[in-house]
Amino acid sequence: MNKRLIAALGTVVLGGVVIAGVGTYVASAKNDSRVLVATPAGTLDTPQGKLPHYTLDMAAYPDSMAGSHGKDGGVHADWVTYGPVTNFQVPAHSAITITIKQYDSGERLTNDFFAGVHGTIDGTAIVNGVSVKSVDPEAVGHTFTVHGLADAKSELFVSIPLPAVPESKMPDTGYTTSPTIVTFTFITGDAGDFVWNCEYPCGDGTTARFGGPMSTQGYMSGNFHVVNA
Ligand SMILES: [Cu+2]
Repeated sequence: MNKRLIAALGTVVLGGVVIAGVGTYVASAKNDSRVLVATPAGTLDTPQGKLPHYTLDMAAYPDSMAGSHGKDGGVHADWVTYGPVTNFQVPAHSAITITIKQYDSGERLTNDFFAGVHGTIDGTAIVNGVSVKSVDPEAVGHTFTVHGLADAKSELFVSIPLPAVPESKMPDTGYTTSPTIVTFTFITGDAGDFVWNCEYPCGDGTTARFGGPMSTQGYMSGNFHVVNA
């Protein structure tokens, strides 16, 4: 066999390995097929007029014992996670109000941009009953960040910081009775499939901490489907 042919075959084999790797990644990313569909809540007066209104309730936990990964926490019981699922579906051209109960402690964001509230109707979120445009970047538990371009015309960017529960209110076992409660409302555009993730580096790793739950769908990231009603 001549060298050029061997090199060409090598490229084909390597290409096959890469494709197999991507296939495995995509398969694992699709592991959790559960989707939480937004609940109808009448209409809401918005800057874009009266729109259909929907709500979604979710939570962020310091481990996986709340039940979304199974009674015993699943394969990574100690991983931080969102619940009750991590895939969400909301209608297009509607006002969406999301309430997140955040049960985790936290530390400093790596990027202060994510301490700001972005993409909501009036640029605010309600944190424990108080309207804010940003929070202290030194004490963030997680963020809920929907971002991306679903196709050539649909785009959506909503990023909400979820302040940390103070260490003094974090029990040794079980969940705090004083979660941070964050509520925000935004308007969807055209239908499209987006992704969301947490932008506070709450995963495993040395300094970057973008491993573990940060790099595995079903914990600190998931799908965000905007569909035609
Ligand atoms: Cu997180």
